[in-house]
Amino acid sequence: MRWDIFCCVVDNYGDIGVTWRLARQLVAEQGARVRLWVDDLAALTRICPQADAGASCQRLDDVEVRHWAPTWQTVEPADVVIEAFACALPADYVAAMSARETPVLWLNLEYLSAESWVEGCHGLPSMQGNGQQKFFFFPGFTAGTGGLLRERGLLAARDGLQGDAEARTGFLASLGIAPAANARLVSLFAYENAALAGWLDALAGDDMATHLLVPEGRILGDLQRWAGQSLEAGQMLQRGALNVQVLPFMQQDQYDALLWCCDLNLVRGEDSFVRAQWAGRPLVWHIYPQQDDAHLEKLDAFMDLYCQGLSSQAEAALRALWHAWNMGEAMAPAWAAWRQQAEELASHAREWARRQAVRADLAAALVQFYRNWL
Ligand code: TRH
Repeated sequence: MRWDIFCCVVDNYGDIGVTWRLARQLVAEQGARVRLWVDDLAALTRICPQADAGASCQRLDDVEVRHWAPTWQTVEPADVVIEAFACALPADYVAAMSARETPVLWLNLEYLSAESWVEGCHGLPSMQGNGQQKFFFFPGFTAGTGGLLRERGLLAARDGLQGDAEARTGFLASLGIAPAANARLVSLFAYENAALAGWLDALAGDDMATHLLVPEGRILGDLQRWAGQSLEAGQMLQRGALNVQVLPFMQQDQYDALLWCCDLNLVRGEDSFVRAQWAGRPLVWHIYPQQDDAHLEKLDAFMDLYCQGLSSQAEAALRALWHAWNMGEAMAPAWAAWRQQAEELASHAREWARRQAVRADLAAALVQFYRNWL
């Protein structure tokens, strides 16, 4: 089974984050041979430092990573072709797909959404100009969707680290993190956010200590404005009950493990959002902002699913905090209410991950889709 995955890095790390994860998993668990075509290898080096941004072809974790250069060199298409997030395939490649003797399965891997229409569109074909069919493959949270990326040993590895205090301390120390024993450990990965200052003030005035970990990224400007000073990776800052530590951007697997160690994770986009769910810990999602606030509907659609089974107080607290965070509003009242419900939200997060893990993961679902199509 040969696969070609095409990734065009639009901005940020979600496009490469998802496709790199998928490519590795198809190789490791499904016995697939995968070429991952990436137009911007610099983005890959951020989440996978052993990658070479200048290499036209390299092998990483048994994935053949190819630079998708502006000038396309003809290659034999694979059995399954994934264009991630509707990136346009090279015209020559599409021509070679239709010329291939054995038909090629052409898939567009869509963005993740919890909206109900996704179930109706998942797996649908669309006829292309050249007479080929392209299928739309939607990740998702419900049975009628393509599921979520989840490696086979993921939850066992998570449980291993979460259940082993010494290993956790060692892992955190390897990143230069040494939280006080009584501190709540929180990670923060977000876009620019006007709500940050209010939340940090609330944490500084909290009666419980917080150790806040901030990997370098787009939120750093707001953090620095609040702190009134510049902050670089490795630096720490203390205000009242709040310790802030800026971290270098880390490799993807390390970031996963960091999420497992935290009591609360603030995440964004698509991939970190899913990984925070697998961490089985409470999360706050900063959704990728879209024009005309289209993202707010997506945010609500997810909360509608996620909140099922919560008490009305815990649900209200979660919704208020997520709304305040995504709308740049005052965080202090929402944070105070959320804190009251923290225990229930923690057990709910674990249960949510358990329930999601019952379903086939996205890589397995893709392989099944291919088998059904054959
Ligand atoms: O970077 P993002 O904002 O990506 C977004 C989303 O995918 C969004 O849907 C899309 O429309 C937009 O890009 C163009 O957030 P996301 O999806 O969480 O991706 C971040 C990746 O970076 C994820 O794979 C985790 C990884 N990461 C690390 O490897 N190390 C780190 O230190 C951190 C903080 C993240």
